[in-house]
Amino acid sequence: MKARSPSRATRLRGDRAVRAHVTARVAWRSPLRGPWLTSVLGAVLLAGLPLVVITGLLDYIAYGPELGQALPAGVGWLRPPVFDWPTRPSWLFRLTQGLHVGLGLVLVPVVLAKLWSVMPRLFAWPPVRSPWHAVERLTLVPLVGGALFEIVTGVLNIQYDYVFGFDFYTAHYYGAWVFLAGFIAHVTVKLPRMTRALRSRSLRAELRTSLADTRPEPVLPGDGPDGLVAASPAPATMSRRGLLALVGGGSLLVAALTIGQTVDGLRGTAWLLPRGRSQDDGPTGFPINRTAAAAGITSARVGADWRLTLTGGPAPVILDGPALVALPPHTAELPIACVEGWSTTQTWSGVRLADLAALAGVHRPESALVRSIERGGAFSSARLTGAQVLDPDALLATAVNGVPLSLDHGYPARVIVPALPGVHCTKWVGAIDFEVRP
Ligand SMILES: Nc1nc2c(c(=O)[nH]1)N[C@H]1C(S)=C(S)[C@@H](COP(=O)(O)O)O[C@H]1N2
Ligand SMILES: [Mo]
Repeated sequence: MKARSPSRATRLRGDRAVRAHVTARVAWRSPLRGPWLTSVLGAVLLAGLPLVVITGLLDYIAYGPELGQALPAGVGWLRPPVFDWPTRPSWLFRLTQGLHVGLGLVLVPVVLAKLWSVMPRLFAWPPVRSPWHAVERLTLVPLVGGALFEIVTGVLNIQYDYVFGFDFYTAHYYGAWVFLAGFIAHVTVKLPRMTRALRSRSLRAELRTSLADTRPEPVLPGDGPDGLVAASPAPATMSRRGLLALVGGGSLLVAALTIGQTVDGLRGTAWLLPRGRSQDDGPTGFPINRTAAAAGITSARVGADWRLTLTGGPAPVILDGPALVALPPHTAELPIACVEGWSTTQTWSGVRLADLAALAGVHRPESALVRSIERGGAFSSARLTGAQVLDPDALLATAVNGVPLSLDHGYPARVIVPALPGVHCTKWVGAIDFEVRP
């Protein structure tokens, strides 16, 4: 079959488009840019980012939306399938929140490198070539905008730097869905091109290629003006393996500055997590989320006048300090993990919540509302599921590592439950209401 030759007008328009395109691309001359490099970075993100999204949603579920504790509260049809957060394995929340924060941070250098690798496309000319191309480009707004928004709000949150003036949880939650929509659209559109590009070169060979042998990627058939290869590449000043090592090194550095949030011996290196660092030495020298002073708790309020009130049964049961520590003791080694990043495992001793429920006269509580003597605020009460109350290691702790709780860690009594988010491990407990549905 003979190809129809294009009309003169079409040809002229085409020439002009190509010329404009070439002009736009001469500014971007790195010989490293190309579909293979972009696809390698893309493949890393394709493996990692879904994990960040999933662990983020798991954190949302761990807060207990079914108990009215969702953050943000009303998310309408954007509510994920909710289930009762289990108490086992006891390190479950430590793992999900640690992965969410840790992986989210470690992938930042990869996201930045990926953006660098496709930067010329941002200035592509003409900006839109067809309706389909317009749709494809529009998906970049939620994709790139969403990713950068989630990074910025997430990092500011773990720095306790609430400069943004809106609620972190609301913004980060909706931002995640915006990002996810863009991500799914982008992966759907680009997956065939990505797999083709990944097959075009061997990673092993690339890792053996020195700077002297580094050449631009060839333009793949079918990539045409959508290609990422520079029109007039400059000589290489870095090999592809050098670039990958730089990005990987960046991620390793972030990992090194983050790992201390969860390894007790390395607290001092957790530069990215200010509150993850140890606050004092000795048996109670592990991170403190909010000090007693910040919460308005004075030693007078937790002195001889302190009482624990248990309700939900036939009549309220009121215990003072000596009565509480006279109850059957139990000790458990349990992690505490703050959603803002840090976690630690300590040895807690106290009274089983199940024993307290029985003492109150409620043998099968369906939930329990734990109240702090702290007045008001987001941390002054938390609701637990029946399974969380009845777990044999769920404690109202009065001691940690063999010594009484310090005032900052919740003296005289605080909740500690396997796999429960740190935020619900209420400190300075004053009352527990064991609930059964009427
Ligand atoms: N009453 C009260 N309980 C609280 C808090 C608080 O500010 N007030 N902070 C919570 C949060 S967010 C965490 S992570 C844990 C931290 O416990 P720690 O300070 O003993 O390490 O306590 C939780 N219990
Ligand atoms: Mo926390």
